[in-house]
Amino acid sequence: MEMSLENDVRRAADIICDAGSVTIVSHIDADGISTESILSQALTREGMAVDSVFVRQLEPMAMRHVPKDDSLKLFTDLGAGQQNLLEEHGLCADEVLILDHHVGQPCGTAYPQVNCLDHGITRMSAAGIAYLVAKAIDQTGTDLAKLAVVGNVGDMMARENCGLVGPAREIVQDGVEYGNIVVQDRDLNCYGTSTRPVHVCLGYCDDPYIDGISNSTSGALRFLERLGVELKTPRGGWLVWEELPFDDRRKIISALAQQLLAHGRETDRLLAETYIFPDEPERTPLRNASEYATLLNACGRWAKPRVGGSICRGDRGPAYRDAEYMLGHHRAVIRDLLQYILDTGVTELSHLQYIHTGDRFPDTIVGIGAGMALSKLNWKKPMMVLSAMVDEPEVTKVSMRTNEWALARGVDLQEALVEASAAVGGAGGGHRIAAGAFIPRETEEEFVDSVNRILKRQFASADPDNS
Ligand SMILES: [Mn+2]
Repeated sequence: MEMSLENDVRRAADIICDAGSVTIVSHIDADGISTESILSQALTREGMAVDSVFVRQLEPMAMRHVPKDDSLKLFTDLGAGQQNLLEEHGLCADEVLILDHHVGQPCGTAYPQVNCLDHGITRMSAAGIAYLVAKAIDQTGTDLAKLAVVGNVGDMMARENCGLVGPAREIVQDGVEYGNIVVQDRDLNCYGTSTRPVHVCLGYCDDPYIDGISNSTSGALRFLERLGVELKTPRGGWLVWEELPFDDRRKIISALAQQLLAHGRETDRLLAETYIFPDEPERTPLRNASEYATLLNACGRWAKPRVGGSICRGDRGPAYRDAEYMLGHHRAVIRDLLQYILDTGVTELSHLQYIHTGDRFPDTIVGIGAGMALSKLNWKKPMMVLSAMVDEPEVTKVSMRTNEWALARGVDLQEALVEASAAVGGAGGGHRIAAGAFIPRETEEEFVDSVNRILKRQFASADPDNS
């Protein structure tokens, strides 16, 4: 019998309601954070005991955080592609529920799950599924639709169609009826409409690419000044897009459309449906779905998903201030990381260069630093950064980056890290040009040598004369 999404959601709600207690295991990005927040709030309202665990990815070493108790293990925004890992960990079908939107994995154990891909829905994220399950538990919890929209937008579900579609769009309607979402039809398709001066907002917009405006805030400012639109408050501060009078917004949009047409470009991505949160303060990143999602992603990137979770639960004090700091200082931290790598210097082996940054920087951003450092150091040798994780003292995070030059000579970082990490009891993954791994801390030295040997082999196999 073909199961509908509705049936799967109903069954998931029943499984949760039958559980004595629940452990939510979720991902640390905006979708995972909002998903956890929807479910934990919905279940707490039912008087259920809920605990939450956030993981960077569901790999063998992360499984230690899944408690061995009799709680229902609710895997959200992950799990579908790691069912064999759940099985290896000894989890039975009756103690697991998976709510995910990633490609599943065949598995001997038939874990109950709701996966929108099983129903041909590709434009809905885990937060959307979580909301449907929460609503099946309690029809009246429609205030949580707002978080589902944040998760969906955070996972780029609105990008392709310039707005949410299908079941994810139906969730928007719940928030509109509840009163904490306002839909802006045919709004400007730019990031930062609630927080950035209009010319900055336009200057940073590159989808669509607008000649003379994209990548040029000064070009954007000249363009706006020629239209004669008032861009400042009477006291001299910049207005943000959301604050402009309706007629001025229309005037700017039609001028932008003309600018696109004048340069032979399509205008179909100029406008999008956007989601405003009228219950949030103006001029803050909480005010619309895409900026809210970016704020949550910043929490994840700094490995502080619980700060994001507090914001989703309504904390506008300390958690919000922490998140704002993380959002605002992302670039500064990457700059500091790069400077630290250049000042400290790397250790060069025959086929790679590496540095250990300890716990000075969030492990979630060191990969970006590795990529930037590579271009300033010996770019022929793949770059490895090892970092400690404050919340996982026994584990070391490894990030590697290389370039097209090395790929053309046989390098495959994904293969190298998967092989070397498996040999020391860790786990790795990624792509040929950028990959990462988690390894037991005491195996660092052995691991670095092993990756160096594998890279030597890869370089040699592509060019036997030059190894
Ligand atoms: Mn997701």
